[in-house]
Amino acid sequence: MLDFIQKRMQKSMDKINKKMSINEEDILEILREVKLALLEADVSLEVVKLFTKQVKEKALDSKIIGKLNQQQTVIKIFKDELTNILGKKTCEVELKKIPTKIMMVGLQGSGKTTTAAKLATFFKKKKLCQNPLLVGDDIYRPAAREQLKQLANQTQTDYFTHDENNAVLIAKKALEFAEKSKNDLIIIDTAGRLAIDEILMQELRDIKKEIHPDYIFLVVDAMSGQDVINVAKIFHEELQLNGTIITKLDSDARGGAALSITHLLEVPIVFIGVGEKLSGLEVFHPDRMAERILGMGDVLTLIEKASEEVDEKMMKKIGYKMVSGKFDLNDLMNSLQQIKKLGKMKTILKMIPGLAGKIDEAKIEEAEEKFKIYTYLINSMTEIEKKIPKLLKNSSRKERILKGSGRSAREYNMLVTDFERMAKQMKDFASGKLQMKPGMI
Ligand SMILES: Nc1nc2c(ncn2[C@@H]2O[C@H](COP(=O)(O)OP(=O)(O)OP(=O)(O)O)[C@@H](O)[C@H]2O)c(=O)[nH]1
Ligand SMILES: [Mg+2]
Repeated sequence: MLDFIQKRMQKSMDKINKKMSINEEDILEILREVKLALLEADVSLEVVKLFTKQVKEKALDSKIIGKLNQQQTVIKIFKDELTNILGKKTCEVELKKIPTKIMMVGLQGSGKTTTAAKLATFFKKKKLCQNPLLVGDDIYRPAAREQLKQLANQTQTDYFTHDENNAVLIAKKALEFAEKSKNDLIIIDTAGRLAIDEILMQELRDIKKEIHPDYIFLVVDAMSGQDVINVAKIFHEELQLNGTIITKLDSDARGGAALSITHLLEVPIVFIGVGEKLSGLEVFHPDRMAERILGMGDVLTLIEKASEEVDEKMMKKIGYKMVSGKFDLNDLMNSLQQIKKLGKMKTILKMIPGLAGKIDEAKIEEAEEKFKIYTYLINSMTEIEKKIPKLLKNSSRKERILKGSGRSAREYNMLVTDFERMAKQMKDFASGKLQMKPGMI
């Protein structure tokens, strides 16, 4: 996705990272490079100018010259300004009304029909709606209604159209149909146009007047050039858009023109299309996009994965026990299990920005081996031993656990010592005697 712009930006960011110290001349040089990269990626000149101006002002103003951590500060300024240009914060589409009505508009071939079906799939999967309705309202292209019908079939979504070649009437009848069949979301797929065309624009205005949509989304192809900005402007003037959806970001499109629309029109990007399949739709997060473009890793996707896999209640309980100094071997075991759910440690660590090339694989394997030994040993303990670790000092208990787990006395002692050290650190941390540092536990 956005390979072109990513590669160029990352090169510049690497340059910043490699410098021991950064002076004004360095900032100006990097900005010149970034400016060129953005222009070549088809970002609008107005947006590029604003972006470079803001970064320059902030970077020179922040008095970073001569300070520690200059690299991080400069990169953060780049990230913040890029996020600003891309729309500041994520725009959540709420389906508060029943039914919520969404109207899809855009040029020919931009992806309206596919995206209409993707949206129905997305909202159903997230359980934000139960029974969406797809409405085939493109009366011009012969196969258009059939295309949407097939997509609706594929996703087992309700579908409505009417033979009559009157788009306003179809939209009106669709609302009546939705009322009867209790659809809580209605997505209307309208006809595409090669270029702005007054007759079709009038039709869209009429549909809007008839159905009062809650959202009108302009679907924009990432491969479009600069003229798409003008097209979007006219759509916005005529219909007052609520958001744009940029499709085909999985292709090798430069994407800059589509990404410029947000800032120029103050219309947020709500979703991005990242594949032909119906699952190829993602919520657009300006900050994550900025991070991806700047090569800062994808730690948020990692966190999302964690929140899907990890048992939150369990983590809260463990967290509480850690800070209250009541951490026992059950908790240690539970935390190990949660970590394991995320996959191999090596893979997890690689998703953390800046770590990919720096992981000491031997150390990781050692840690994974240690976790395995802990697990065997803890599994051979009785409940009371897990709760009151002091009991582990008792030699007959130790004998029994060693026999049960098949581990050596050395490994047993390692667990006891490690656990005592962890418990002490947590206690000290909770009482404020200690600051948590990476690599402590
Ligand atoms: N790779 C990729 N292809 C997409 C994406 N979205 C749509 N397409 C493809 O783009 C082509 C056009 O999509 P449609 O949904 O038919 O576009 P439309 O805007 O409805 O087109 P008209 O109805 O003719 O105006 C199809 O081949 C889609 O599969 C996407 O996010 N990624
Ligand atoms: Mg279509």
